[in-house]
Amino acid sequence: MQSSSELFERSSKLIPGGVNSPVRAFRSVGGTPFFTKKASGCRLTTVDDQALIDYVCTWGPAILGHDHPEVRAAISSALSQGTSYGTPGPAEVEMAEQIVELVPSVEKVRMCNSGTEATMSAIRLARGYTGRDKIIKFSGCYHGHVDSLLVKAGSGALTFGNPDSAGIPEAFARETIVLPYNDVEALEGAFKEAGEEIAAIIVEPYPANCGLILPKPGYLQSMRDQCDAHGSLLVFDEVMTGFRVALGGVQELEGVTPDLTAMGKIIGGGLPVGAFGGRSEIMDHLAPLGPVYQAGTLSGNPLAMAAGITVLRILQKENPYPRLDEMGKRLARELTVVAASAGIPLQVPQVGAMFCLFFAEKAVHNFEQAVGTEAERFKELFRHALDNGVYLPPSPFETCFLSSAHGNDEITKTLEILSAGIRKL
Ligand code: KE4
Repeated sequence: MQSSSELFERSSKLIPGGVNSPVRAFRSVGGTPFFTKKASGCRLTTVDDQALIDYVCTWGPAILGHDHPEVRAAISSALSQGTSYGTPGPAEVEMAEQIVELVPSVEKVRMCNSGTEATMSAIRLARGYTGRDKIIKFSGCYHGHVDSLLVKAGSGALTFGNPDSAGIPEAFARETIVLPYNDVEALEGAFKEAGEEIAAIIVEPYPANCGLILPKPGYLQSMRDQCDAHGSLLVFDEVMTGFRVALGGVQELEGVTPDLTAMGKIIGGGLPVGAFGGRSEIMDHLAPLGPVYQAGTLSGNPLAMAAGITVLRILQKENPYPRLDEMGKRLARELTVVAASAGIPLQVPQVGAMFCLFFAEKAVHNFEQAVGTEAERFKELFRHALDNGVYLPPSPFETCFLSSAHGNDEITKTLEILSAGIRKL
């Protein structure tokens, strides 16, 4: 098999940037990406035969680790019945029952094929249900490559959005209000100014696409209160946090119930998936019942359903969450001690199986503070870790993931390697 560099040279002639998703190109950390030939348990094996302890977990889906035998068996069994029907199938009913049972906000759910589709559809549904156009999002939150959500804070009192990507009309961006996360006054101001025009807030309740940022006490509840006071919908984007920080996601942990929830990743067991759900009276506005159109050739794909249902069954049976949180806390605690003794400013926000490394003197509460952290130090640590067999996310503005396939030996080895790297910074 060709080496990663040979494969990257070939792929770069055929695929923009040589990758099928930009973050994989290692542009934020330098160098060129390795290519993976096998993923098993908590490890990736590269085409160059390097074994890596994996803290990306394919960006979230692999909460049980890679290639779990029961998931593989479920996919194999489904495969013997065909790969796609284009009609309803029994697995879609079981998946819907699982999601409705586990996610507090969900009475009805619609499957789709990616987190982007889930958030895009949830926004369209919120606009169709309320008859309003404006959406509030937060700086640093990423909801997939949805036109109306690839918007950055603009100038002006309400920080009306400006496109954050080429190809997005100003008219789209103007319907999106971008606010700083963890700023109740800014939220109240936006609703005071435009409350009756606001269809919805969409938020990663624990932003994890600008590193990991946790809400200040009461902040998520203030979103619920503002939406209730102004007839707007609260949309939690739990594509990342759903079924990861708890079976019921952040909304279970925090006791704040959104009107709609976007989901993905874990419920596909590594196969393409997305879902969005919420109160029946909202969801029933979707075609074929109601006027909001949404569709998908491969939505509810039987292989993805089989994989996702199996993952959800195992999560309910094994309840890995306390151990995931213990491993996360051990990493956060010990890395913080090492950095302090080396005189390196390091923050390690952590919740359950999610953590990140911010090289900063103080805790990070919003996007602006996140981008002010020392990214160069992260890059150096990333490179040291990779050279020594630990794969961190290739960007200082992503989140590390643990899986139930990670064990104390891997955590101990990771701590040895990262500690040595931190001391060299
Ligand atoms: P997908 O369309 O990539 O399945 O999901 C989009 C999405 C939506 N909402 C949240 C909170 C997300 O984190 C994501 C996607 N997450 C990124 C990782 N930061 C996927 C990795 C990538 O873009 O390659």
